[in-house]
Amino acid sequence: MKKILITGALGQIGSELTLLMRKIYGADNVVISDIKKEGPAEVIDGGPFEIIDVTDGKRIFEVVKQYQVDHIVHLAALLSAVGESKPNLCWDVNMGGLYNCLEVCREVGTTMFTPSSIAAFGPSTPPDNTPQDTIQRPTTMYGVTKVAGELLCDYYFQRFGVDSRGVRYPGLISYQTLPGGGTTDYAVHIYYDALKHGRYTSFIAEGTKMDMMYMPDALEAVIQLSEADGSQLIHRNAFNITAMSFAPEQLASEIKKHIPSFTLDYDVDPVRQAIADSWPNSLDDSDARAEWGWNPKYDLTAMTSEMLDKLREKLNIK
Ligand code: NAD
Ligand code: AKB
Repeated sequence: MKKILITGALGQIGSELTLLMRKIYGADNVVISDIKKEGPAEVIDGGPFEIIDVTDGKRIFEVVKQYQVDHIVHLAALLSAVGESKPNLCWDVNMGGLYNCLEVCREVGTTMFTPSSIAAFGPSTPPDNTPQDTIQRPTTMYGVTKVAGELLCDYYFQRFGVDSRGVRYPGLISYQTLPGGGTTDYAVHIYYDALKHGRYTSFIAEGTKMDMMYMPDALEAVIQLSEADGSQLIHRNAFNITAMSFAPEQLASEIKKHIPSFTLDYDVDPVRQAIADSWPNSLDDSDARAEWGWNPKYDLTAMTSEMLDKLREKLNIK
């Protein structure tokens, strides 16, 4: 990877991945793009930035040619809750954007990393220790685009030799950029509300377990899998990866160790609860560990301690 293009770079993952990739590969070698211009100045002004709507394949091609891009990190997408409120747009952006990126890869010889999600599973998937290869019949538009996307990437590899790789991310927790409209977002909002108000009302019900991961591990996965020896990869698109699995009350207990007066109550959102209920409780990520050395560093305890420290600093709360 000499010249990288990131799509959807101003989102929760992209805004942090940009800074990490600039450190590793050099600021001039990381071209970032998004459909919007609003984002942290450090991200937008720290290297080349282009407006790209990923549903416009010609525009992706133009930027790839202009900067001689040889690796695309394709992040632009609508997430699960937004996807359920705008299913047509979710299909257009998630499938259209991916198809356009794969076509550019095929024409130019570019490689690609693009994430799938735990949303690629559905209610008929075995929910505990969910295997890498198993039933995938999701019941959300977001999930449908994620399964179809995994298959499309496999097709482009088998048919055209396009080297695209991906992981099935769980819910990602971070303190820099807020999540963009998913079901696992509660696990970020809870930290903000714990510090600001000492209480949180969860839209996800007690007892609902989902896989989660702290952002530094998620970013490490992009670098590690993109750099991995392709000949060792059996499952290119996409690997189960996880770092922890918890329900809201378990996260609350961990926060209470730092803020003893913290309280959690519930006002369950039926749409997001139905999505959460259709996803696994915990993934088996042994294939990622075996094929490219996946080994996350943060568990719930380490993540909570760092999240609260970093957010205290960010929000200027003693
Ligand atoms: P996000 O919603 O925070 O960011 C997505 C970015 O895409 C936004 O900046 C948005 O402006 C941009 N975008 C939307 N429509 C676009 C278009 N037509 N053209 C160009 N850009 C457009 O999302 P994220 O959390 O950073 O997720 C990135 C990828 O990771 C997605 O594929 C998502 O499905 C996947 N993922 C994320 C999580 C998570 O918890 N964050 C978990 C699993 C998978
Ligand atoms: C969402 O909740 O939609 C995302 C995801 C797990 O894909 N965080």
